[in-house]
Amino acid sequence: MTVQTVVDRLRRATRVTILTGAGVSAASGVPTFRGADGLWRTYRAEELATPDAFAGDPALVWEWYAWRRGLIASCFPNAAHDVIARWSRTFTRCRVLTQNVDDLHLRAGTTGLVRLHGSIWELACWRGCGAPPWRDESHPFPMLPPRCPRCGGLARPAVVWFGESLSAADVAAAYDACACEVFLTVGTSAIVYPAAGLVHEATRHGAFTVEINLEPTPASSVVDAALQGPAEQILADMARRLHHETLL
Ligand code: BV8
Repeated sequence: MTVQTVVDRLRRATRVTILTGAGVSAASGVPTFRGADGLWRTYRAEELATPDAFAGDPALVWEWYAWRRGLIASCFPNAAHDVIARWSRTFTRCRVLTQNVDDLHLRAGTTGLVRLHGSIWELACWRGCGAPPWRDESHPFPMLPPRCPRCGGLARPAVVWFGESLSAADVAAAYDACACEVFLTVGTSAIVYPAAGLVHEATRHGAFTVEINLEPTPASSVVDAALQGPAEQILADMARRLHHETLL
């Protein structure tokens, strides 16, 4: 299967869904989780991105998130985010389901965005005092760990940790988005559920499924087209072909 085959499918599609993972932000300088230079290599991340880790040592977990926020603050959307943002506004119905918490899709102007794992730029009350999650883009934080503005208790990152359920509304929106003509899974190792199950749901709906990744993943044997290479290059090439043909 070639890039042109995928472009031909996209040109005829009205409903397009794009699932993204850390690989989409790699070209922006945001470390991935499981890659050679990944976050999970340098940290005991499986033990940090959990409620138990936070309950046990909130200061340590906040150090990890504050470090990531500082790093992401100096990053900008790359060509992959820009193409996805443009497509989110041009296809009749386009949904972007991201596992990423860096908000680079938001900054690129993406519409129809579902942030399955939340945002590193939003906080919530750890005690659940009723304060709705709030956005805080300060870095560094004036005080660490940050406090809840309503009850003064401990704040937590408003992200979904391992062992925590995703919001029911986001899961419903994600499954609804699987009823589409073309489903692209871009820059994800396809091992974290329930996000990794979405490509199977799209297949059940008869979608033409495409993977864009540097390397094979468990999704590679499931999709109709597995395109190996950098997302920022492949998506830019697809966009050029789509745009060029539209102008003809
Ligand atoms: C849930 C937090 C119900 C925010 C993340 C036992 C106990 C409890 C749960 C489980 C269990 N066993 C399994 C589970 C379910 C678990 C899970 O799936 N575990 C996996 C590891 C097996 N899932 C959950 O817990 C989820 N909740 O199931 O609730 C429940 C409730 C209670 C009990 C049971 C079940 C919650 C999942 C969300 C976890 N939170 N992050 C944060 O700190 O960031 S996950 C973390 O991994 C990130 O969100 C990340 O997005 C996600 C997936 O990683 P990827 O994005 O794919 O990144 P990765 O580095 O892995 O891969 C990058 C890819 O890009 C690579 O393939 C690389 O080749 C490619 N790439 C690199 N550069 C490029 C590129 N591709 C293209 N171009 C490039 N330039």
